[in-house]
Amino acid sequence: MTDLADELQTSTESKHMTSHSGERTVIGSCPLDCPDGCSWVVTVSDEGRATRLRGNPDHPFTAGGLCKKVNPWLKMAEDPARLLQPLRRVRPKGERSANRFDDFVPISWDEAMAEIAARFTDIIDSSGPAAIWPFAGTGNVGFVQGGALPVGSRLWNHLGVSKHFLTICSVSGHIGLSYTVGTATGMDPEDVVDAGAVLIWGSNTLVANQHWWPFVEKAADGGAPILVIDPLRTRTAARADLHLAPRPGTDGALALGLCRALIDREAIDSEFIETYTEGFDEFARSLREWDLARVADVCGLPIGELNQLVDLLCEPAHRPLAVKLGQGMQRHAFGGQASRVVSCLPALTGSYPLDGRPAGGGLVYSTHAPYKINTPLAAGRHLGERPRALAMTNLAANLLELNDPPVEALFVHGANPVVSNPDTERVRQGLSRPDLFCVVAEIYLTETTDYADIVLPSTMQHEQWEVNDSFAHMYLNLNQPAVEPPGECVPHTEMFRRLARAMDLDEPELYATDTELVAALIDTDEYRAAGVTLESWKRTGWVRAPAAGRPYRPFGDGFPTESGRFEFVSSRAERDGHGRLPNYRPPTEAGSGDVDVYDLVAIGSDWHINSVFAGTQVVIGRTDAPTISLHPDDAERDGISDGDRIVVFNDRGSFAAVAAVNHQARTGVAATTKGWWGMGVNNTVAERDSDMGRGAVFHDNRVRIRVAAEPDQG
Ligand SMILES: Nc1nc2c(c(=O)[nH]1)N[C@H]1C(S)=C(S)[C@@H](COP(=O)(O)OP(=O)(O)OC[C@H]3O[C@@H](n4cnc5c(=O)[nH]c(N)nc54)[C@H](O)[C@@H]3O)O[C@H]1N2
Ligand SMILES: Nc1nc2c(c(=O)[nH]1)N[C@H]1C(S)=C(S)[C@@H](COP(=O)(O)OP(=O)(O)OC[C@H]3O[C@@H](n4cnc5c(=O)[nH]c(N)nc54)[C@H](O)[C@@H]3O)O[C@H]1N2
Ligand code: SF4
Ligand SMILES: [Mo]
Repeated sequence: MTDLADELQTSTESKHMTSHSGERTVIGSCPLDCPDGCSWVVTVSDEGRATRLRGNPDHPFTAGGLCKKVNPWLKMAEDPARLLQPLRRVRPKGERSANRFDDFVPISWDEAMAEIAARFTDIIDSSGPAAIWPFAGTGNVGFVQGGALPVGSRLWNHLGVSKHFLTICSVSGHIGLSYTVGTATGMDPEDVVDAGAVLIWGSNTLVANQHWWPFVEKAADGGAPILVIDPLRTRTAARADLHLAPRPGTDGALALGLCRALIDREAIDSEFIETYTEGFDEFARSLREWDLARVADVCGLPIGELNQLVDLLCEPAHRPLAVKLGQGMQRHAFGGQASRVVSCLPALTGSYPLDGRPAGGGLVYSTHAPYKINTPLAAGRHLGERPRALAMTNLAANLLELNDPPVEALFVHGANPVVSNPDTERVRQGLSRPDLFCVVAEIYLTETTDYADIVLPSTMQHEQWEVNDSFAHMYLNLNQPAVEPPGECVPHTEMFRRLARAMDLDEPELYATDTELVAALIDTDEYRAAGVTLESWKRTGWVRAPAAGRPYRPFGDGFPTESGRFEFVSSRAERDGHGRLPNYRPPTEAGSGDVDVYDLVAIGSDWHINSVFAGTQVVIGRTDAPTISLHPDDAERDGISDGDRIVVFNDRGSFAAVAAVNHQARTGVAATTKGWWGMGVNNTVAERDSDMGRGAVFHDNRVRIRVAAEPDQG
């Protein structure tokens, strides 16, 4: 890799769009669960075929390049495995032929909808609507077709089915931050260019949020050190001025120690603390036990490295401090609490960009606050109540243990729980229940459709209307359909209109068109005052959220908490059982430092997002089998050599893999990537709730590893 463009593996094509006769370009957006929220441009031939896809050069964050995951999008849309018509299962659930299509027979849309409507009506009559669970994942995180709102809400509200909580990704961090900052939006990530120091905490930014990296590099050019806290030496960590690799799940302890060190060294902003925060003295007193020697012990870090980090954080030139909080560190038993503690660092250093203060510092976790779209209208909140809420991360327990009523039907879209949910074996057991009626809307047949009664073929993004936000920038992207869908694929919105019709429902709002739903999202005074109309939006494909001024002041001159101040102490957290003060508790499984066990951490792959497209010929053809990286000291102790076939196991399950002995993981940690079909990482992960919001504990996972027995030669 020689330059940044290579490093980011974005397309470096010329920004000039050439147009051949009859060709046209249509602006759209990437629907994937990626912070970058790219805007894209599809070239359509005069025969109506999509011939080219590239990043929108006019979008301030996309800046003309997509990523190596999405560059082959159009090829993946034409993959021979693409679903083109509705299917009905003819084999027992969980059984799978060499060619998955052999497990199904094609049926017409009318048959599919009649069957779903009949089953749903029976279930509602016998058990009540709460027995139906619409299970929306992150395959598409848009507001019209995807899991953000999620799609189908008008119908689901009207029927009163169980609510779905999308808890699989980032919920614990959101709640943790709500106790201190009051919200998870702590600065405009673009403003990082003016940071005095950038602290990247549990985020593999160069892989998982790559379009932000050029902004970070600008800060570095201005003298800001890049500091990374990650148990793995990721590509991002390798680019840092200083990288500390604590034991997984010990971030809370590290952050408390850093807070104490900043206070001890008087490297804090007393004026900011006095004016804008609550409970500093009590917080400072609570830190007495967190001297660096104890931190070193709990986190498994050399004291010299801790001192180096503290020196850099105390440097007056390194203000304001921008902290990028990744999702990785909150996938732990006490991940919410850890996020809460980390958010204290920008407060102590006076870095949050309140009115009249320098921009450039604060906290980057989410950027949801300024969008202020009209979700109640688009989702039809007024159409009905939904008394029960079910967490996505509790799928197995909800299928196997819930009564009153039990879950009798699932409508799954944009989700692949057999690969991505924790505790795969129990998820499979739950999905195998013969009495469960399971509908899956998909692009391909997956390990989850192996359990579907009916599979419905969905359009892909360049074939549908969509609205996408981002969690790393503040532009609202509009996606316009560029081409006609292939075969009998339809957008999710149309599936729900057809289902409403098949169920004989006469509420007119269930039949809103896609462009009516798009328009509903920007039906607010702010968007009107900013002059945003569907027509103006179509021309650019994006608009800066009207509430995101420049420089962005997330909270004016106070914080959106109960007290209006940054809350080092929080009565609300105390009421919720999380303690008045930010605190640390050790993870349930990880971080022990015990010999012979590994903390397994499965992070984003370079090649795909979660499990999306991971089973396509394009991806399989470009990648090697995923490996498990082990530190040389651990590998030697356990008699494992580079390239050995190994078994990774605990009492929940096991999977086979190939060992890679290198310096990616610190000692005691085994590192791999998530989302691979058939790999089985989540066979070993517990379906246990994190401390806040029922988040998953993917990285709080203790496993053992041994060399696989030689296959029988006989
Ligand atoms: N071990 C471990 N597991 C993890 C994580 C981890 O860090 N470690 N990370 C977790 C995180 S952050 C997340 S967000 C979850 C993701 O978990 P899920 O939300 O289940 O997402 P995916 O597994 O990517 O599955 C998305 C599915 O949607 C399909 N799809 C894509 N686009 C569309 C579309 O437009 N329409 C329809 N109908 N389907 C579509 C894809 O083919 C794919 O099968 O995984 C989690 N799993
Ligand atoms: N290429 C690619 N990009 C992606 C995705 C993908 O699958 N592939 N997934 C997308 C999704 S759904 C999401 S939510 C985001 C997530 O993006 P990130 O926030 O980057 O989340 P992760 O990949 O889970 O983990 C980030 C880092 O946290 C580290 N980590 C794990 N445990 C701990 C810990 O206890 N403490 C600390 N300090 N660090 C820890 C991991 O080693 C990893 O390097 O990325 C999105 N972008
Ligand atoms: S996956 Fe992320 S980086 Fe790639 S095109 Fe989509 S939004 Fe951009
Ligand atoms: Mo995610």
